[in-house]
Amino acid sequence: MPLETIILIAVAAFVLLSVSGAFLVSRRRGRDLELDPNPPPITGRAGTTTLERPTQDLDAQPTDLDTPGLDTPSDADVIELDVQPEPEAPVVKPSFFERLVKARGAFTGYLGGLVGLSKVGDDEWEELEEALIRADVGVKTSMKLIEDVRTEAKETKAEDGAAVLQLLKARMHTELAGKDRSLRIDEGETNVWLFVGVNGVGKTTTIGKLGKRLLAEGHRPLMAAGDTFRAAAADQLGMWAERSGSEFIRGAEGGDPSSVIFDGVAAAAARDCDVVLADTAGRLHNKSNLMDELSKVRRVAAKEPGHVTEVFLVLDATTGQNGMNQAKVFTEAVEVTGVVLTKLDGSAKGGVVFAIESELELPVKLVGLGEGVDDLVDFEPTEFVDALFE
Ligand SMILES: Nc1nc2c(ncn2[C@@H]2O[C@H](COP(=O)(O)OP(=O)(O)O)[C@@H](O)[C@H]2O)c(=O)[nH]1
Ligand SMILES: [Mg+2]
Repeated sequence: MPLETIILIAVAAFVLLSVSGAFLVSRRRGRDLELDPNPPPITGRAGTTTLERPTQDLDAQPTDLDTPGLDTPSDADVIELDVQPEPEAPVVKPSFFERLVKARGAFTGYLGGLVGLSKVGDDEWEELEEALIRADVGVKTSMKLIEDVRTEAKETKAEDGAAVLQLLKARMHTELAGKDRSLRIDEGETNVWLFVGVNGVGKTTTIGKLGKRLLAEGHRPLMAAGDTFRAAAADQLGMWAERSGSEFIRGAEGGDPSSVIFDGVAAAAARDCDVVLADTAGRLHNKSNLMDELSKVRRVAAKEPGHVTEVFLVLDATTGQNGMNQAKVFTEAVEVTGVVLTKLDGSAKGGVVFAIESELELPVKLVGLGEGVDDLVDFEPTEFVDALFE
């Protein structure tokens, strides 16, 4: 037949082939997309699936997220990064006040009920005193506080709950006011800070936290591992020293704690360190043993060029009144200059602060509010009392 017919047939055949080809391709694509959502349940070889999944997801994403125009996962990442800095802003470290949740609990339970009372009677005064004792303010101190506040209430004709609480709060502020809570470092001297207290109260941890703080304040601390009872105790202090960048001296296990501290003072002078943080052991068999040991440690620490400027008694706030009994033994053994009250973050016995300050006549200088390096703060009496009444 003529040439035109042949050309026509050829064109028709080409068109037919193209259309069916395109149809097949689109069907295959469709199948890929259908498979996409379910890859994990099918396979028996986890390794292969995991590796293949990202490729299939990449194919699927443009289809699923067509409108927002998120072509690749990296775009999504960029958007997340853009968003992140904003929610970071509220992550502010809770204040001393806010971190005293548990210490507040013991008081507020009872005080809350008192606020609304129009007249505080004998029963309520008694209950108020009991609430103080329960919060470990100590029997003697609680009785004295209530007696004083009661007298004042009578004089000022304060009768209702709110007024009485105001008086109690003011009285507690006065009780803690005007104490010297500074940490003493004499310039140009090799200062020695001794840390005493029973095992487990937090002596080593407190020294570790102080290392960072002193360095930040421009001092050069040296930690001396005077707890020679176990090698692990010196290891623990060594780790804190390394972490904070403090100098460190240890002795042999079972050696004489005094000689380690003596070596610490000598090393501090040689290395130009201005504060020796001297750890001690808290496990001594009896009182006379403890007295001998501590007075020896103190005497040796004060040998030239050593200059003992602080002796911290470390007390665990969770032990409340038991801690007070330990404290009495230690204060008889060595002249204590201040208290470090640890674990106040986990204690409902915060009232022990009043017992320490009034019965032992010692200032609480530092407070432990956790196990981390930044969880040691100066004791803030005003904030502390306010927190108890919140
Ligand atoms: N929650 C809390 N734990 C603390 C605090 N201070 C110390 N600890 C923990 O108490 C335990 C005993 O501390 P350590 O320093 O070894 O006591 P040491 O025997 O007196 O030296 C450790 O697990 C510390 O992490 C604190 O202020 N709060
Ligand atoms: Mg220790």
